[in-house]
Amino acid sequence: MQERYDFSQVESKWQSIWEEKGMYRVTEDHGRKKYYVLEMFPYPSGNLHMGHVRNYSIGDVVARFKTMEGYNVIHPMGWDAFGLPAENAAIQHGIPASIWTRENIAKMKSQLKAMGISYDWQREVATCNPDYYRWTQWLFLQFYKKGLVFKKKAAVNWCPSCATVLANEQVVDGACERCESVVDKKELEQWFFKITDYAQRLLDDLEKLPGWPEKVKTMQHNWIGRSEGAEIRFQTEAGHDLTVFTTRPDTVYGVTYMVIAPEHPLVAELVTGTEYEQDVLAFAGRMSKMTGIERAEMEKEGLFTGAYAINPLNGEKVPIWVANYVLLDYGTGVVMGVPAHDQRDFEFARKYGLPVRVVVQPEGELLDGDQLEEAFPAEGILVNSGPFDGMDNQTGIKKITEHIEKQGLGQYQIQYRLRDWLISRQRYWGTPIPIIYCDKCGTVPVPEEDLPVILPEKVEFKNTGVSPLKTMDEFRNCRCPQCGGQAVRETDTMDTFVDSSWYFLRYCDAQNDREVFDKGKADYWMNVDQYIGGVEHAILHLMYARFFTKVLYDLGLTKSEEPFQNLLTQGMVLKDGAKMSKSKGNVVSPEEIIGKFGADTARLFILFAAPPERDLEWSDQGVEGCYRFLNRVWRLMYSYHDQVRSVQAQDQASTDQDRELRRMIHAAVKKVTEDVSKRFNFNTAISAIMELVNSFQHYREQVPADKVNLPLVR
Ligand code: ANZ
Ligand code: ZN
Repeated sequence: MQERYDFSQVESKWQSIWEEKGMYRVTEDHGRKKYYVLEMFPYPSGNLHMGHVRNYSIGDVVARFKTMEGYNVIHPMGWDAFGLPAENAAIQHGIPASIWTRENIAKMKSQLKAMGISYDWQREVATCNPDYYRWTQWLFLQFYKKGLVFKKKAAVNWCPSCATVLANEQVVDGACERCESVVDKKELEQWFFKITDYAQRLLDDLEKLPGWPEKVKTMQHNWIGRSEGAEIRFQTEAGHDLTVFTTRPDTVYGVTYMVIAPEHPLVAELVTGTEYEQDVLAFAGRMSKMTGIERAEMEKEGLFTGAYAINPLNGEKVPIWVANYVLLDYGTGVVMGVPAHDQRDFEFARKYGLPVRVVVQPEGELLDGDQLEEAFPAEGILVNSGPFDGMDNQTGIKKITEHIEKQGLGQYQIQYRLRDWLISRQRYWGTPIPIIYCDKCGTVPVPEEDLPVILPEKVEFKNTGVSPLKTMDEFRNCRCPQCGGQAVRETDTMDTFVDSSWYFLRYCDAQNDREVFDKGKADYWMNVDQYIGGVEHAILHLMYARFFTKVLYDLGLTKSEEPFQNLLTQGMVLKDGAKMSKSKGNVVSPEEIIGKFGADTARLFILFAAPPERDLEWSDQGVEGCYRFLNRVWRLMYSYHDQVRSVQAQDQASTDQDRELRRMIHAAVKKVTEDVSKRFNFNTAISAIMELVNSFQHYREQVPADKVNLPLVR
């Protein structure tokens, strides 16, 4: 043992021993209980950042702890390796995306090894490797066969500068998340996954996840957005169907106007050839350029179309308007306006002088529509509602819905906010969608035995922003698998969220070249017992991974219906109160810290500075404090190094000092065990160890080396 704490020597010594011994390699062992620890795999940007260090340090403690408890622990790592930055590097610096990505992976892998994380590297996956995306494509084909893949023309967010479609969540305040250009709308044929078929299960099964943070479940819940109500068919005077979705069929007698989403196809039919045509179409054009969020935030605005609808329940004629607050892609894109009971309708009606008619009265009070100062959305008794007068409005909802169904005017309806998942990207660096277009046979899926559809790695980027796959004949031109004639390939690639929706299953059998994974192996390892990652993935990634798992379950590929049993969302690493970012210039590089103080110091600090869910404030003094602590531990051990082999530990403590130290040790073991296993309170566990070290030091000062009687020194 050296006198000085030479962390680089200590760390590299043990890291190579772990590697030689294959310490963290695991295989299925049905005689032992397994434990699956997973950290969200990184995008290979080129360097680990402190968020990674935090994420993987937490995972590593859990993995080592469970190993010491006797579990067969699987702790894998890989790379979410497709996506835009690699493509931008290729465009801007002429470095092929594949090379840029693989170099970054190599660099980050060595950084992870230097951090001493206990990964089973034999299970490593990179989503950009053909041996991985082959199975992403295979899964696409299984989804296709199951009717869960379809193509449709859709208005998409279009970033003119990235020349690509953006998901709604990639649009921030109407601008591209990456380049901040103003986002347009564009109609394109797109591939979708039918996640809406799974909306109810995705909602119901949240209840099977007691190990998830409530706030994440609430976010998922709201994202799915289930509403119960009815579709009611109104008609225009001219006889067009004008079906609305409403959660309040009890208020149908209170309708005083109708609103259509401005970009609804019926709008043109209603106004063509009338004096309203120009204004209404100009308004519609203006609205269609805005996002739903922008529209929701602006003041309510609308125009009369000149047309009228007939209320099917009372035969009344009501004006039809277009307005910014009605969205095309929710419900039917048409709303019945009930200003007395819906606040948005109320504001709109007051602004444009539309009548307000009360049909739900609170008990013991008489509301007057003309006098109302705001809508009355609460429960009450139906009035002005013909045969339904006098019912409480909950009964009214049932009775009016029944009535509507009997009369063939509509039906009970459940509506979800969740939209189908747009997976097409007009980008190069992604998993090619395994579809072929033939003039004779139409859309033909690539036969499974022809997978993978290889993504060419040598491509030329032109300055047009168009994916090089589109103009690359060697990629595009192919034979039709059905008729053998000349055909072309789909050039869209998949959203990278597809790649990351099943990687945890591939880890169970990462090197399988015959099938996506062996079911027996996956059934042994799944579910992930502890998933750890940033809260920024609380909605999309987790929703998509849950969706994939359910489809794979339905396909008989896995016995898991939910992928992640317990979820820990770690807080951010802050510096001077702000998230570390290049633009703010407050980044602390893990490489530098590890170089200066060693990985153990970095890990200790990051686990000690805050409980894992909380944000963590970086502190140079804190890091130095941790470094001094490790030095102290080292010196203490060194002071015993002559005795360590010769001292015989006694089973019985003989002196008061021995007894006291033993008591401290047991107390620390208990505290650390509880803090780590029950609450992941690594910070308090570390405090307990620090106290214990103090006790040791005290003991050392009092007991001469040859009298040492330690249960630890065996
Ligand atoms: C009449 C009514 C009366 C409504 C009332 C509410 C209260 P959630 O809960 O979000 O599903 N709506 C329906 N489609 C819409 C669209 N495309 N754009 C904007 N608003 C739309 O809300 C459902 C309610 O939102 C529906 O019920 C409808 O207004 C409106 F006292 O119908 B309601
Ligand atoms: Zn053909």
